[in-house]
Amino acid sequence: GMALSDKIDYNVNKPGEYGDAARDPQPGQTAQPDSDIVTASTAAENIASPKTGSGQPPIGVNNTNGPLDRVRADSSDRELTTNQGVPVADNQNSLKAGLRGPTLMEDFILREKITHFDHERIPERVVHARGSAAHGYFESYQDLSALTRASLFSAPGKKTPVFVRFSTVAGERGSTDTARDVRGFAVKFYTDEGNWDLVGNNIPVFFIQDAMKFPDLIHAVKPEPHNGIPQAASAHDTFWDFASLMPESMHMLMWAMSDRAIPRSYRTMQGFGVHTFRLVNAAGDSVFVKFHWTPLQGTHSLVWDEAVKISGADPDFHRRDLWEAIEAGEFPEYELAIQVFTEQQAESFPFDVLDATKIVPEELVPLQPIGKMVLNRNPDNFFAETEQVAFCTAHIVPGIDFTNDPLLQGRIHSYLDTQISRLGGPNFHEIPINAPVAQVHNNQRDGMHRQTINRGRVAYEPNSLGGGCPFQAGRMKGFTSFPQPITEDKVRGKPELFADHYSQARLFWQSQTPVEKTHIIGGFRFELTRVQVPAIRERMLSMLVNVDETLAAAVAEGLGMDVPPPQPLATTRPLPEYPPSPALSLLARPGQTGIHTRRVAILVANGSDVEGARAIYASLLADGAVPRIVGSRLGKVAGCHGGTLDVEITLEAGPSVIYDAMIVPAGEQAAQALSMDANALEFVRLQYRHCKPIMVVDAGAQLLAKADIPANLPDGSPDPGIIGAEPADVSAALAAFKTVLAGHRVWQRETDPPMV
Ligand code: HDE
Repeated sequence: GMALSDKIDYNVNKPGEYGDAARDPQPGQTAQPDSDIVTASTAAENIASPKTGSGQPPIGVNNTNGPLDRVRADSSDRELTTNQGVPVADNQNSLKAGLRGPTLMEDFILREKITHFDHERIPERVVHARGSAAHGYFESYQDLSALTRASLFSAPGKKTPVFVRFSTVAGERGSTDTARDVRGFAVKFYTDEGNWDLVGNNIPVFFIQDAMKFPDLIHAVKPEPHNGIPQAASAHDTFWDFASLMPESMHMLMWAMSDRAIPRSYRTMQGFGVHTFRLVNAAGDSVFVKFHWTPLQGTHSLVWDEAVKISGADPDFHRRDLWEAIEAGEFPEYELAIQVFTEQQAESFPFDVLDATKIVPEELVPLQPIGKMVLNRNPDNFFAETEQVAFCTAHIVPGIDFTNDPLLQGRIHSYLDTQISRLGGPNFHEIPINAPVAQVHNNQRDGMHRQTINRGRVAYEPNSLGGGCPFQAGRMKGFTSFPQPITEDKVRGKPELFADHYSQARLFWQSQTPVEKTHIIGGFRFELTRVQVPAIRERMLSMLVNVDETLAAAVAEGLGMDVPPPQPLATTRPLPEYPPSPALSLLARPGQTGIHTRRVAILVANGSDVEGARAIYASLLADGAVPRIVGSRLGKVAGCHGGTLDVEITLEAGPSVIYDAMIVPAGEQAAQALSMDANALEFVRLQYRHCKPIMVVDAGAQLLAKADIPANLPDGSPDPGIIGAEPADVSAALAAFKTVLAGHRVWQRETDPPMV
């Protein structure tokens, strides 16, 4: 027989927990197959009341894209039931003692329905409450295993499902989409080695350097606590009071006052991981990395006056745009690029890569494209998916790691913590949208709303009764932290280089085109005009002086103030000078989609050339644009040469700001009728003011004359965005119109103040 010691399962992992051996964790082991004490198979027999089934979810099934039949509900052809599945005979009346009598306590059907309703809201996100999301996939361009062992980057063409949520920061859940604000750009990758959440923004820097200041920042920007004003806006005293006392916010404020903070669409904005992260390969070598998303549609923003008016015309502007583009098969695409640099390189930079208020200029470290994300499916249910999705910066996978950025370090805690109150307990990872593709096996148990039915009597490790399972994965498969040496004293403070608050704000300013500079000045002027306390305006100007004197002077002029002396610097070190970085201009990324998804209004009235309008409509549609027949009233308009055309939307319901361009077809009588409608005149004036292409055929030009639209640019040259056509050469004019539309706006038209 066997010696007793051969039969006993000792804890084979134990010696590996100590000393240098702990640096290289080994896979745990299941029980020895030849042991006659306990084996993996005899462990299964220990299950007290086995139910049918294997007890394993299928491997590799994505809870978001794969069969979700367990949780999907489609009520077509089904009868109404209670939550217990009991058929409901009458959904109109509560149970009463007589037709005019009191309602009975025993009406469990009424009480279940009302009780559920009473609890159907959950707390909104404390920040980023307003958002919209979509499903899709990420496709890796190449094998990146030299840099990272992250499985999603392991092979060219490898696809990983994603769920992406875009958001504003300050506004409440029902607030307008087009507020001036940072946009969240949060991506959940359902990789085969667990979920990775890249929780980024559309601006590559942040307001503060240390997580300690986040509650202060948010309390300053949210509606003021005494009166709850203003909603979804930073243009108020408390925000600028805080900002002007926190010069580290200066770089971010430059971005936030630029058109980056009023994107035209979630499809036309960049995304950034913001912090410096680490990539770690299988050998344990690590490099620093910054993540960039670039929309293949190109970048494009609103102008401020337009953004304000869209808030009234369509507060769901971005949500609708994303939804409609995906429904139309115009799938938004973003390329993921990385900036990779070593720790040694980082030491030579004139800024600290752990400082989230600094970028790594592309001139210093070029972008390297590594894959593409395609958003190709709208959620089935806004609450179940978009509202309940829980992004956590702590969700990283083997091959990705954190750095010591003190803002990132605070976030690692915050996101997990906030989900526990927002989603009602520690089991939010079981909500279908949050569940990973990778199987989950551990000894975490119970808690509110637990769904997993864990089998067996063992909920601890090490164990012998469960055959040692689930066993630890070890260094080769499992996540191990990059062994960064730490030798410092405990201290509350920041590194010296963090004290340079202005050099990169100046870099940003100097890298903008003249149009963008004017918009930045306008942004500061608007926000500081809303500030009531003059000392706050003045302190903010004193920061702008440190960025650029012409900027400070222009903003001061707009506020009717003198330029104050510069705010004292927080450092006496010499500040770095950066060469301008053209990549920081929004106009640097025109994209490649022609006029796809651009919205064009075709203004008609009785007497329009309806055949001409139809031909224009068809031509735009063929190029992927979204034409709309717009008139004063719904119903049909009669054509000047006979025929009729259906008006799709009215000037009231579809005002100028929700279109990228407009066309007035031929028709003398129609032009006259439109000229009598102030909605049509305002439509034309706003199209002009917002620098949008305008095409008029034949008598349609009368509408422009009536609206006082200048034919020439302020410099006297012809306006390339005002395209007049004779009925005979409509197709040539339309081609010219499409070219201007592809370039978005005729910026040369813009003046401050506006002329029309
Ligand atoms: Fe967030 N942030 N944040 N943040 N953040 C949240 O988490 C927080 C920061 C970002 O679509 C909250 O689930 C702290 C930077 C996005 O669901 C909360 C700090 C960046 C979203 C939170 C920051 C972001 C959030 C609120 C400073 C860009 C929305 C609800 C240390 C890199 C994700 C939630 C979604 C949401 C905390 C700073 C991006 C409270 C403490 C920097 C895109 O956990």
